[in-house]
Amino acid sequence: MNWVPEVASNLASKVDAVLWFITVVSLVFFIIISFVLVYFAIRYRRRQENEETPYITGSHVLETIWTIIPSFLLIVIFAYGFVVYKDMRTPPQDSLEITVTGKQWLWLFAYNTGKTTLNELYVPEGRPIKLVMKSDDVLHSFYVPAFRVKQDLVGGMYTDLWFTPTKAGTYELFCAEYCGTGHSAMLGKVIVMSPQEYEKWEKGEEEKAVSSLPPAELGKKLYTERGCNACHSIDGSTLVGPTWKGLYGHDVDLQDGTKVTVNENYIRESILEPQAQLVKGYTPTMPSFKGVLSDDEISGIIAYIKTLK
Ligand code: HEC
Ligand SMILES: [Cu+2]
Repeated sequence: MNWVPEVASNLASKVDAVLWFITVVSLVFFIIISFVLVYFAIRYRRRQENEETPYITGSHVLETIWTIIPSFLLIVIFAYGFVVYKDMRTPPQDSLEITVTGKQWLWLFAYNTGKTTLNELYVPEGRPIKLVMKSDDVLHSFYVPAFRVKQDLVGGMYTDLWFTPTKAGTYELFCAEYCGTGHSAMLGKVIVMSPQEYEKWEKGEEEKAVSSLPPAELGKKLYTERGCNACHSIDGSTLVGPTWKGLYGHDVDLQDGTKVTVNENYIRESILEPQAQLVKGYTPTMPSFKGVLSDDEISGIIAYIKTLK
């Protein structure tokens, strides 16, 4: 049975140790107190009519004991928690910095090499990573359970967070601050790679290969890579958003009662300003991809949608 999530950062086991310490201390006292409570209830129950309760004025010895022991324990809990907290708030000097932007409702990551990724954070194993984070709109919160880190993103200021990933793999990233209709779809992944793989990824060989793809194939690739597949199906089924099957050339009923025929400009606008022409029956959860997708990429997506008859 998994009591806590997978451990995949240097901070995770420290946080777990504090958690277990507090849990065990609480459990021990819970058992002692419950036991005494039940024992006293039976031992001192009323046995006969008009039995009088003795008048007890107190015991200095007992009161001193039950003040000193819990106070000491609380100080230990505070000190232990503080030491771990301080560690979590102090990124090492040689950390690799990555800029994170949260916005309704996606995550953008910008790396020193000029690369950017959407909803997928790529980091090398064994290297301290410092995330410098900001929000373009409301409060968001960057939360990776396997790393035991959580930090708010705030408009108008930077916040930061650090961790050293200790295990290659893919980990869940959540927004942990309610940020509007699309909050529950504001999900991401953290991909931890070996340092060698990371170096290769940073050089971005595969990225160059993408732009030489035929447009429809580029679009197909972006459909999963940029997370459109979370909300749009290509087989006719309805997810959070309308399916892309048969979308091109089809008449769409809009929220405001008008109708439009899907063409290149409509698709382009839907991607850049999704709230401008809202499709009837859907909530405005689609994030804007302005500044995220280039013109070529948008053309690729249009070409791909055209193939989905
Ligand atoms: C969080 C969910 C979500 C994601 C992610 C998402 N969309 Fe949407 N999309 C929607 C919703 C909901 C609508 C319908 C409401 C509206 O018009 O904004 C929509 C509408 C559209 C439309 C208009 C469809 C129609 O039937 O008129 C297009 C085109 C579109 N999205 C393209 C994209 C592309 C391209 C991506 C990926 C780069 C994407 N969407 C990612 C939720 C999403
Ligand atoms: Cu959010």
